[in-house]
Amino acid sequence: MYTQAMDLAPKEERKAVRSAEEAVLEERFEARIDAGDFIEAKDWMPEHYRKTLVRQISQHAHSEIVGMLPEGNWITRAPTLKRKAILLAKVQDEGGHGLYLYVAAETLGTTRDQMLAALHSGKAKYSSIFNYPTLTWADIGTIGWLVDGAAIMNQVPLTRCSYAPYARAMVRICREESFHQRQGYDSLLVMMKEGTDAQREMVQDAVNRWWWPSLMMFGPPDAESPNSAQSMRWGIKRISNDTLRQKFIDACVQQAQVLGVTLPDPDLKWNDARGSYDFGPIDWAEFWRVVGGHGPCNRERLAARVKAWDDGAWVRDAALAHARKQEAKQQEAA
Ligand code: BYC
Repeated sequence: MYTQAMDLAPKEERKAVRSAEEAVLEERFEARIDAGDFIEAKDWMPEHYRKTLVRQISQHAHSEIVGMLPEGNWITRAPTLKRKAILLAKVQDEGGHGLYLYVAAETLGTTRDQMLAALHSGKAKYSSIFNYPTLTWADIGTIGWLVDGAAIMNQVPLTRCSYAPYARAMVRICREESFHQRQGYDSLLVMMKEGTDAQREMVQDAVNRWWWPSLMMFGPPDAESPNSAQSMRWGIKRISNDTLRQKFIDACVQQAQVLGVTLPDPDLKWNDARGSYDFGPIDWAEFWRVVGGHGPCNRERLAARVKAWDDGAWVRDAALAHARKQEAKQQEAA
């Protein structure tokens, strides 16, 4: 005898009930985070947690597929069959990483089309590092050593991210990144130890150009990182931007010594008290310029992604037409 309308409380009251319910859910969520629980796609989560994850995971996915471009540029010019096969495998891996990450982000209720539209319109970010050019073959080894090295340092903690689908994707990605770092270091080692003077100079020049942008990959200093505090609180990020950057620098110094290259920072000096290397100032104005779309290759990179998307339209159309045919056939058979 009651209509549905009669069941409804006045709007303000409903809002209060909903937010009271939400407050309970949020409390439970925070307790799970505090207990070190992992959150699955179907679990309740605060909207801000969801949005933060979509932002970070989609940016990460974009970085992987944009990251294919500077290295892809050298596939046809790799010096030997072995190096070409390695580079091909690496670039394909990056494409795969993009796919795992887009799928992880899709579990949060956003579509791949939406994420790609944000990339193509210039609204979404991707890693600053891929807006620098790859001028010589030594850049490819240096990207492996420094860029993939920085990526591993940043991404291993993400295998413990509180959002389980992202954490799971990161386990495989990190294993592959590790091969990427090793192949880059190996390529540089061969040039430095068995190469000509010209090759050694080429390696040093590449290291000079990639060192500082690699340090920027970890993001702005903690004190200027607007997302860090909340992301650390939620266990999305486990280690801060500055701590990871310092760990990376400390690891690279020894590796540079073994290679026989100089890191282009006159202020790099062991600090006994800190148990770490001190380093010179990072040019954050350059970082923000690049993030803001004004790096050496931003336009080129975005144009290449948009072109790939447009050129691939017929493949997506054909796949959809095939899926529709299959579905119609199945319905007919049923
Ligand atoms: N470049 O508050 P913050 C790879 C943005 S793929 C551009 O510290 P958060 C590889 C940041 O997004 C490498 N933007 O942010 C692939 C934020 O802007 P919004 C990619 C950057 O998220 C192929 C603002 O600055 N790795 O390695 O707490 C071949 C303030 O920063 C950058 C990942 O994506 C940057 N470098 O921390 C080879 C890993 N840094 O969004 C290798 C996953 C910061 O508020 N991501 N920004 O407008 C993360 O771990 C974190 O998102 C970051 C930044 C540490 C990068």
